Amino acid sequence: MTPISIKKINVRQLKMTLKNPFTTSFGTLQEKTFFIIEAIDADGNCGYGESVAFDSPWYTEETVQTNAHIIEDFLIPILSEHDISHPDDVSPLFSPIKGNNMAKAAVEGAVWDLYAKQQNIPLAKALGGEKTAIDVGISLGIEPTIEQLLTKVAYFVQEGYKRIKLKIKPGFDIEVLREVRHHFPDILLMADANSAYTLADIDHLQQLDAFDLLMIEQPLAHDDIIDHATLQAAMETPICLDESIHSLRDVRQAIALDSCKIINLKIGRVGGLTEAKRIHDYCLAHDVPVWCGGMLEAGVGRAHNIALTTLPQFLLPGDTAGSAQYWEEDIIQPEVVVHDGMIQVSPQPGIGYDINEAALEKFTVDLKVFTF
Ligand code: OSB
Ligand code: MG
Repeated sequence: MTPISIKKINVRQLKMTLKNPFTTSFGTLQEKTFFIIEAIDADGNCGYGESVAFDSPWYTEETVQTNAHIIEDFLIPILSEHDISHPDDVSPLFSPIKGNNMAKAAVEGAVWDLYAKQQNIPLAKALGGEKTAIDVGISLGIEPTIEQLLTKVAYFVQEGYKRIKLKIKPGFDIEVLREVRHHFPDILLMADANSAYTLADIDHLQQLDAFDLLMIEQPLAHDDIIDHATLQAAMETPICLDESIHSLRDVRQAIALDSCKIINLKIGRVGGLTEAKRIHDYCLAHDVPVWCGGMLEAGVGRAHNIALTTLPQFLLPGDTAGSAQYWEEDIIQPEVVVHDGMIQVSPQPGIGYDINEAALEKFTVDLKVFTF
């Protein structure tokens, strides 16, 4: 096989502002700082990856700063010292570095896109995906009042989004879900707690069974799969794990313990597309539905999510909503658009979207260049 042969990697730090603040059980997010990784070959092909860590470690332990440290001081030096002929070669090279999956995924993602562009095929095809369109839902943050949330739900249902996910926390849960279910008896509805509960809340959480939810996402601790098994045995509503899943091994153990019935797959959380594919294949073989989660990505990360979602075991609508739900202006063109709750998969090589160079420059606050 011909080597991928990277000549240069740019680590571009961007700062973008979400159109609307996004509130979870942890707090509110509106400014987003992240990295766009550009992997460039001798012919001028450029592959793009996006880091998804936040400024503070509320979701997992990674942050923008830890991503910079790991990417610049460990991952890029490893890539510069090794020849690779396929993007699947990257994750074994990174495996001596413990954890730091979002940092790894950002760099590996750029290599995947570069490889697909060199092969002149869409990234979706390089991953083995065959869908030409994907179903999507939307994740709605915690709102000041139930009335405000109901207005948002009504809007996205009318826009055609195929599933509505509501962020919940103690004090913003049972009443909210009862009201939304009352007004929208037939929609696919689910809740995401981002680890806001403990097993002491088991009676409280059992009340959620009354609302015919598609699933409840990550009710318990971010690093737990034992208590989730206890909770799942006590609830009808399927549990979906998000924060707890960092690898195929985590998935295998969670399924073996009946800690969940559904997996939320995020490329950044599991360390890249190669591991995401392995998890997908395992879930396919074990009849466990997966769906693609989101990290409020800009266009590059969004395009990676779309490509991954073309794999067959992505059986439930993901959180990859249209660019316009997040950004006044995205860094790709065209932007990601959703019609009737679906995104058409681009047939273009690589991530399938051009970079909006003017927007990319405008949002760049720092640029580091590594030549090989
Ligand atoms: O828990 O899935 C989550 C956003 C940021 C961090 C964690 C999560 C989320 C979302 C929104 O639910 C996903 C999106 O719209 O990108
Ligand atoms: Mg979640």
